[in-house]
Amino acid sequence: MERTFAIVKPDAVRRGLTGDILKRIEASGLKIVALRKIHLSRVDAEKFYDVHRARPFFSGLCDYMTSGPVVILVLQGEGAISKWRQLMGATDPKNADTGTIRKDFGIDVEKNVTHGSDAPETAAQEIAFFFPAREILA
Ligand code: IDP
Ligand code: MG
Repeated sequence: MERTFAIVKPDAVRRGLTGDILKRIEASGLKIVALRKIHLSRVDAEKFYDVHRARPFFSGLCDYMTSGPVVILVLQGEGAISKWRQLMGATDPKNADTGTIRKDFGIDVEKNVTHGSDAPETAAQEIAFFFPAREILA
């Protein structure tokens, strides 16, 4: 059993897509083991995306991620990390496969609806950043 960290990003929450996205998660067989709605602070957005600090899109990305509430989740299942990344599709919705969340709902390479951890180490880090163990109910 693997766990991954997911975010329904501000553009998706604002457009009322949370339910559609949660439905796709559960339909895939992944289990939602933690969930909370929060408004990211600038400091937390910058920490969360620290790996991208030197990229030209970093400041705009942090503006976007703090522009409204997000829904944060921990997903659990076999191969949860790659399974969730497959459900999301490629970073740029233009390049995402048909039927993926980013293809169906994405606005552009920045406003791409969802986040998903990319590896076991980042998944563990990202989960611990937002959720104390007592809030993860498997
Ligand atoms: P990922 O979310 O598919 O893992 P990353 O490369 O880790 O993609 O980038 C993190 C986030 O930064 C993306 O989901 C997207 O919101 C934003 N982003 C990535 N590349 C660009 C870009 O070229 N321009 C603007 N925003 C970008
Ligand atoms: Mg990434």
